[in-house]
Amino acid sequence: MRYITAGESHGPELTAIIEGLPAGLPLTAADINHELARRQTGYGRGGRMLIEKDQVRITSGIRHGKTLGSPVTLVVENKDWKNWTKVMAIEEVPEKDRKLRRVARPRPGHADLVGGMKYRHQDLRNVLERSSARETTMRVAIGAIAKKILKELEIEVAGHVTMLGGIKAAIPDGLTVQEIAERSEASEVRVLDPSVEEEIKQLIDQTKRNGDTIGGVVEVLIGGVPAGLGSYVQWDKKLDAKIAQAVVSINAFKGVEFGVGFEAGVLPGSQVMDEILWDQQKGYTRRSNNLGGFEGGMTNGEPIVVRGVMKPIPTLYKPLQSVDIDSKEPYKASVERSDSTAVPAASVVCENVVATVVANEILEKFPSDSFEELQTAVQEYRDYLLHY
Ligand code: EPS
Repeated sequence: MRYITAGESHGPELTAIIEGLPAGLPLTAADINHELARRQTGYGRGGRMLIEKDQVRITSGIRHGKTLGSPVTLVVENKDWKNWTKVMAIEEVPEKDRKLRRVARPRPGHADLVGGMKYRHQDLRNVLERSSARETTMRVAIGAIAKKILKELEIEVAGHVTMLGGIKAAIPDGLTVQEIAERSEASEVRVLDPSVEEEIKQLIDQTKRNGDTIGGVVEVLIGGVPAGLGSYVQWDKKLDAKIAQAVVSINAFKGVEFGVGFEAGVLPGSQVMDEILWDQQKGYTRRSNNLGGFEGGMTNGEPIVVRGVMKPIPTLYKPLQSVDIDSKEPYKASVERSDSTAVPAASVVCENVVATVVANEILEKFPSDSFEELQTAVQEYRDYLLHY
């Protein structure tokens, strides 16, 4: 499966083309809209989310509710476009309209300045329109299809926030992936620990009043994954490495860790390695899951546990020092509409991005021209693993 996304934040629409999906996968616009709506929730979003109500239009690759095996095209309209028709016009505009909402004071931490330098743009809007996290809409739309494949193969996905603006949310012991998904869904900030919910919301309110922004850490779990996805034989075949790239590719994400993560550099080996067990019903399992479901770049059959850290959004209502690219004079950076935090939404994005990588790996490992063929092959492989 390969895919590409396109679209500017305030352009007419966002688009994705996905090629390599198996034929015969049941898929409706409702499956995708469900994920798109989840991405739009979360305490701390700004005014834009009141304008958009993301709904997908499928324009190829599906007939009578099932994929055809041909490329699937997804389109999501930007409702805000009608307010930007002159600024974002595709065709030439009169001289007087050319500088409408021009951006000349780059925001520190955003792509504005370097993007302008690289592509020789004199209006930094040409950079910010595409570097905007609006793009994550299409990654979630693609992820919704990936999640559908995983669900049909009895692989579960959950995402939640483990820390927001320095406030840690505890993770109760013994929850299944499904229970984590349900608890996170019930929280406005997607935490599993209701005792910190109010404190986090107050911090978001205070941050907004200060004209500032906050980041955090999100965790994604994927349960029911068979052992042996990915490979140790070559650097670019390691599945944890592919997931790491995908997570850090989410706008504003700066780091990634699996299982105990960076703690692995602190603890002795005896407290990091997951001891191997065997029983007739389950085959091989591990006593713990400190390595987050990976050994040698391959899934080991335990749930995948991956965390990503999101920096605070760089667009501040109380802007930071910058330089005007025309005069080179020091100025405060441009102020665009912003969110105080998008960490809860980013947890949904992260779920979908990780699901996409895992679904893709499954499509590569097993015969997948048709979904029926894929299901049979995965079942046979699971039976084989049980008897290994
Ligand atoms: C974003 C800035 C804001 C966010 C946007 C990402 O948009 P606007 O400039 O239109 O107010 O709301 O996020 C989305 C539109 C979205 O769908 O998530 C940015 O600069 O990255």
